[in-house]
Amino acid sequence: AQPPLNVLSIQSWVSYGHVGNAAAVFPLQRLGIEVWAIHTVQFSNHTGYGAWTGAVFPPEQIAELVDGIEARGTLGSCAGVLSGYMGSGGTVAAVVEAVRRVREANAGALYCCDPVMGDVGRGVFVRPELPELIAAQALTAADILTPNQFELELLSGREVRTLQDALEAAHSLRERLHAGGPRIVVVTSLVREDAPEDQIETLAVTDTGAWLCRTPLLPLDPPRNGTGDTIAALFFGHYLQRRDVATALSLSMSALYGLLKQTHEAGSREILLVAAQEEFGQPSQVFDAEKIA
Ligand code: PXL
Repeated sequence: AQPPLNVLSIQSWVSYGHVGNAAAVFPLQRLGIEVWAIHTVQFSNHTGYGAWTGAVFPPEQIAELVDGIEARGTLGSCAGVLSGYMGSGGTVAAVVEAVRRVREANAGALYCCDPVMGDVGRGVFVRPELPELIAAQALTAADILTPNQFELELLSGREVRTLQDALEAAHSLRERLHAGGPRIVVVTSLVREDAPEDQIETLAVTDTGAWLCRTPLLPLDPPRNGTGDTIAALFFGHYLQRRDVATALSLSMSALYGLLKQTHEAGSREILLVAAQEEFGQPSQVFDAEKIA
């Protein structure tokens, strides 16, 4: 048997509910991946509730934990780094430094950056200095970038209303990613004027083409926090295992739909990550990714 893939996941932790590492670690584990989790913050719950307790960890702790992992002699077996919600401005440089150290130990390791900044409706929900720092420091280190539509617009400085807009904006970001890597941009929660109103789409753009995966739009109000964190984890996990964008997109979005369908049916404010776990490896309904360019 092959040893499992190892992924270093640097993002938020919440005690109650599922966002950040609490939305990413378990789905990756269900794919058979070992997760080395580093938490950027430890909060009682996600910030969408408007109130929470807990603390932002100092960015130095990230390097300290990477030191400890490196001292186990295992950094070279790290297949990839996944980052999400950053607690403070200093976290960005600390994550990029962790990526540099992992690549030094394993030149083939990939970095998937989920540029968590905000969402349509809520606007920017991270500290105000973060979008600039992520754009300036994290983007150029990333092999895979997974913005939602709001983050795509913010990072590209373009308004996205049509599929053509989304493709152009995604390509403009793709050109800023880590040279020499696969340079993949995955746009989540795409709702555009020129698509059926009852669908939601995820768009993947690479140097060889573009793929669209369409799933039924569920009437979840408010949109469930953590959804994007689980998509990034699943897409990255499937991509690391198969190195095929269309399959990774189809499998991750199919699982996501199953997860959100159960969440909707139960009327849960939190995504039902544990109850819907069978979806991660074997989605009950498979939505194909269509090659569109
Ligand atoms: O889903 C993004 C996210 C991650 N981590 C924390 C959050 C949110 C969004 O609300 O509050 C702590």
